[in-house]
Amino acid sequence: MKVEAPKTYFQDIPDIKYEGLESDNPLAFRWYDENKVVAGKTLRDHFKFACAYWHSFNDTGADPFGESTHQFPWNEYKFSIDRARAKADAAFEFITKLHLPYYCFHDMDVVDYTSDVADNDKRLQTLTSHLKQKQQDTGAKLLWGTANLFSNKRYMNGAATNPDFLVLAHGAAQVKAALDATIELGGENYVFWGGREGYMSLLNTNMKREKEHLARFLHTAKDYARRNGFKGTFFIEPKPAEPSKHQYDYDVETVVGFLRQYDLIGDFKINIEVNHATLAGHTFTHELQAAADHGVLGSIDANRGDYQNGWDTDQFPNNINEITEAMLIFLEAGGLQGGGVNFDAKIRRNSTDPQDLFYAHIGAMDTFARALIIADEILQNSEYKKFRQERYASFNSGKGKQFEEGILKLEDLRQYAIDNGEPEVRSGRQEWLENLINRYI
Ligand code: XUL
Ligand code: CO
Repeated sequence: MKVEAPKTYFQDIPDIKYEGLESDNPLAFRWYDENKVVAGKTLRDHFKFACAYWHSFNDTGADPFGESTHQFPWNEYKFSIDRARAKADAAFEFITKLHLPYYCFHDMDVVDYTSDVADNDKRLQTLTSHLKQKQQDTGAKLLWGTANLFSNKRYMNGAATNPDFLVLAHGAAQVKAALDATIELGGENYVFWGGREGYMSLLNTNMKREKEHLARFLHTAKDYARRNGFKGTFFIEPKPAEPSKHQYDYDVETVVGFLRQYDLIGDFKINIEVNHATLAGHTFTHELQAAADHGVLGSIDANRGDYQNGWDTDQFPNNINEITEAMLIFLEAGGLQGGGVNFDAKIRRNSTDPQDLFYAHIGAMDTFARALIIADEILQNSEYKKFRQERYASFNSGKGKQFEEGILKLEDLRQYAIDNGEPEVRSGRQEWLENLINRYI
């Protein structure tokens, strides 16, 4: 029997507006005024905020110890296409009420997949038409699409890096359909997160051959997309471990080395996820700066980890200090290249009210907005930039400059040391800088 799901899913939630600092309304923005101009751009354009279909509309709250806690009314529909359409309706109701300009999805988030390639292609095409209509009705856009090449059991040893060529071909079939959908929907970017591209044990793994396969796979996908009119950017999303023990896209520097080695730089940039950075033993800011320095700061998957846990908890961001430091790099880098800020974050298993998804996004958007406003003030009005520049002043002229220009030999450096005696002790003033950030907060 077909059960009717409701026509609206968040009927008790009002349109979420900017109300400013005087507001006590938990269903309003206090900092995120989408039209506010900071450093020459509106907050809407700086961030290009997106919600993640998989966490917000698929994650039922089930964990290894227990069943679902999130009751999704669209799951009342018996047939997968009906269910998928109703889920899209709910997603766009959410996106519109929250004034999110963008969303992101994996192929299998929008509609259930089977093991039949042609049937899956048809299912995704059907939903693509529905999503296209929704985009036209609401004005929301696709920040990026991607294919889930990690959940199906065939991918247990990877997709592009699987030792079995037939598995690789199935991954390619999925990527082709996901690219077609992304192009059809005017998606601005396409993401490759490594999923299970890595290994559990070297005893059964030819690492060199697997990485070569990954590079060939990415070239093949990129060539297909370009032939079919995709003008956007491809992103690799680094992650050091989980689900594989060793993942090939460990962190930004590893990925940049890989992209350079296999001639993929240019078409490919990086999508940095906060909790992936911390799993790699880095800070979010380290990864942002590394990407900015290589000219590949493409997009952000915003979330946060848990200080006491060593896995990907995907919590919503709320730490003003951390995001302020991140926004300093974001602004100095001139923003993101093609991408936006996608909330790859999930509400907790015991957050079970429809409002909880709104609170989570509102808090996170306000955190980013507040942090960007503070970071801009720090850059405009404080000594932060000047202090950092002055630390390197000895390279601005004379022998220091000649060293940077590659003119000096090792003997010249030795002579300079002798001529100038022992260097002065100069403070790095870390605590002074930390206090400076807090003063502006
Ligand atoms: C997994 C993760 C993915 C990617 C898209 O940790 O972050 O959701 O963002 O495949
Ligand atoms: Co992610």
